[in-house]
Amino acid sequence: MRRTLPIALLVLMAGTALPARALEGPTPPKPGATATTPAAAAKPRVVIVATGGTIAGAGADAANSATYQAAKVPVDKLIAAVPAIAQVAEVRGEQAFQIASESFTNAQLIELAKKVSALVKRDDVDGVVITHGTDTVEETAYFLDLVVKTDKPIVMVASMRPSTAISADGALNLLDAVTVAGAKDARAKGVLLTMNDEIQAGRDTTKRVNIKPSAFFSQWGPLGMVVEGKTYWFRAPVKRHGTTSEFDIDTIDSLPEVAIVYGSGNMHPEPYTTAVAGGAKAIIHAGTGNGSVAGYLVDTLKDLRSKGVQIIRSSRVGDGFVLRNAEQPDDKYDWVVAHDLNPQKAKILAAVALTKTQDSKELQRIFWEY
Ligand code: DAS
Repeated sequence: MRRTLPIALLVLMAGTALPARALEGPTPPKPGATATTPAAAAKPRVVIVATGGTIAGAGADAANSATYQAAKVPVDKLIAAVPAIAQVAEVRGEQAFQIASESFTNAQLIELAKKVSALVKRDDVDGVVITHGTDTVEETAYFLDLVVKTDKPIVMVASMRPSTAISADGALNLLDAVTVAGAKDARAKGVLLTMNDEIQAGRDTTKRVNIKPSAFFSQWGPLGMVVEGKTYWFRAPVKRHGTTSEFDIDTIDSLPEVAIVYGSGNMHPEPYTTAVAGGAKAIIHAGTGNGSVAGYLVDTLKDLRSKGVQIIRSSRVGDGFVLRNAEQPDDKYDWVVAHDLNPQKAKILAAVALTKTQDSKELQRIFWEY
């Protein structure tokens, strides 16, 4: 007699993996349970703070994926354009700025951080999304990571194509950002960026491509992904941030000036001396290779150091990290190394650190820890 197998087992044998619960059969009702559907779980409460950028951009024609005007669409229209957001969270919008992010100033960075700090302190806010241009979102993300003392998710989001373009990427990026901002498993992971289905660490991520949606990368990889409204995590940050940071935006009202000088062959001292004459308290040397300094520039940097200017060696090379005392005698010259931070990230950390210390050894400790 042919044995008849339970259907579930037949389906499994057919190679379709069934979720475990299907194999166990329906869950028996708990004694005393009423036959009503469980109360819909309360949706997380997310505030979307808009600052401008391409995600708020508009082009003349649907074929314009790269030719458009940034910072045109207001936050309420951004939210209304993605009805699926309402399924994910209770959201409200605030328009902080309406600018292309290459135009951000330190004053606007501080204003935005203070706004976000006030929002995350509220009991009726579970997470914050910040829409932003792609050009400097990596700096804003790292700044907020360093100075906003919270474990609540703060999620940056941008887009490479304007909303008016065919295959615009902003809508799904925004839906993903709201999903992450409302996700309990996104807490205490630092400031995040959702782009192109990925969840990037605000500290690590940088814009590496300037003309396609897969523009953001971290040499240490994304923290996770968002797929169809669900977060998938594969790693967590180890550097200090948020509630483990020694910095607090509530005690910062201005940032010292820090300048970046880009390294190449055949350089001259003027970019360094002019930056200091203009008020720079630290120079980020975006050196060739492992942050190398041309022999003919060493005296200029030593002279600036002797006048109290911090010299911080980063690299123009995208990946890897600058080693202390490798080709350059940092101990001897009292220089600092930026570790794995690219020049623009090193500039943010140096400015924040200089609000607390002028000591180069303390500065180096901070560059190891953040
Ligand atoms: N100009 C760019 C900016 O605002 C546009 C963008 O890519 O978002 O950063």
